Amino acid sequence: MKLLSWRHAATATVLCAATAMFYLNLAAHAADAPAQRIEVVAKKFEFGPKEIRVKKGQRITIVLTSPDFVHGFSVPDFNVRADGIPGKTIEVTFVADKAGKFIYLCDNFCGEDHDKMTGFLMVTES
Ligand SMILES: [Cu+2]
Repeated sequence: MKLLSWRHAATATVLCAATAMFYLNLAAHAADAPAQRIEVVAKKFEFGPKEIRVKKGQRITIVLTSPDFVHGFSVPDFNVRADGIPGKTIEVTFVADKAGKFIYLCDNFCGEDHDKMTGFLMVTES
């Protein structure tokens, strides 16, 4: 009886380890997966698009251009920000690792309607 429960414990341990490896592999795979590229234009006084939809866990690269000013692109909830520089294409990559509705905004004062430069990153459960 004692041997049997030891065997059960050993089997359970092996199963747990296998399950952990499975999820570790999944996580590693997600990190290696190619990023979804999303083009964002920041101009006075709006972002295009105003809404970005991605799946939770997706690695995304914001491909940022700003034709008229050094606008900021900031997603505070993900600690992500970049400056869009006229004449250049700036890329910033991160993993959308939590679901929800998150604001993105210009954080460089760019004029009268600077406060209206906002959009939403919608991250849905995959
Ligand atoms: Cu601004």
